[in-house]
Amino acid sequence: MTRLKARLAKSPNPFGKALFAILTKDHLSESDWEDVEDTLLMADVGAEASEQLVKQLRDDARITGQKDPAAVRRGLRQRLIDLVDPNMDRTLAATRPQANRPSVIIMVGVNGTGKTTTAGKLARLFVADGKSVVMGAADTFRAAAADQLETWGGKVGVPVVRSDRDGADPASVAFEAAERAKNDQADVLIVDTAGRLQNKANLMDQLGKIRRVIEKNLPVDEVLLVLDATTGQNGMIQAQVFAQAIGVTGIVLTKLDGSAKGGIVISVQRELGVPVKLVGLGEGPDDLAVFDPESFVDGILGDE
Ligand SMILES: Nc1nc2c(ncn2[C@@H]2O[C@H](COP(=O)(O)OP(=O)(O)O)[C@@H](O)[C@H]2O)c(=O)[nH]1
Ligand SMILES: [Mg+2]
Repeated sequence: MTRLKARLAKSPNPFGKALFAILTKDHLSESDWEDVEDTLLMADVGAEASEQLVKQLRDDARITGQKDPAAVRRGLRQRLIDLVDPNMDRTLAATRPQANRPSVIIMVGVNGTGKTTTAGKLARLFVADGKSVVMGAADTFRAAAADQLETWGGKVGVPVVRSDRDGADPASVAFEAAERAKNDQADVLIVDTAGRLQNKANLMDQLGKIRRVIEKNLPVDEVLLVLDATTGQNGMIQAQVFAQAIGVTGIVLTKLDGSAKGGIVISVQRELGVPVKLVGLGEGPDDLAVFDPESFVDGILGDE
């Protein structure tokens, strides 16, 4: 958690810091309030949430007339935490005790967002926690995709179920992976999928089939939608399509290390009603953090 905070504080122009700088000015003019709103919009907080926050901050400023920087900071911090919503349940189903069966996680999302990388990092987290993991390479478009997952498997000591053929049926790989996880009495199964699908019907068809064949052996506990934080509103549109194609239980926001647009945490949760559970902070095996609203807000507010 402190890691999340430390990494975000290093990101270019964390937007909380920019807001704080405006709010502690001596006299806040109309144009300052516009700057507050622009700062939020540019950070991908989303129009509705930005408008709501500006209104709250204006009320706060009017009611308290507070100019003491420490008090302004406290107020802003609390408003931001409320906006990120500390009440959402962000625990991964796989960390809850299951009735003697593997918990199943399916990774979904557009090509290049970080699904395979996150699957590998996640496997590492579970292994570090003493859990046994099986991964399934249900991205069968290119052999390279399965190779990439296999490399991660080797790195973290986790078996990977794959097909040797390009273009094999992803559902059959998912089926075999579930069977293997069940037979091995693994604690967690992570299934990687492909993002390159032509249209929504095709996507629904394919993801639905993957889910159904896994369910012949094991219930699916978690569908993690992987979103690239640097893609902004484009990413939001993609998120909607996936949410409609397959029920999403959590969001992984990757590449937060390379983005000042951390506000997408707020907009994507609002749009989908699903919590951000994990964030990617780099390409390395340890660059995955559990999402925590307070650490996130402290990170984007920068140092005191
Ligand atoms: N900086 C950064 N790069 C990431 C992160 N997650 C993934 N990547 C990189 O993004 C690229 C695409 O990742 P990949 O897992 O292959 O995406 P996939 O197509 O969704 O499976 C790779 O170069 C990853 O190393 C992250 O959190 N931060
Ligand atoms: Mg991949």
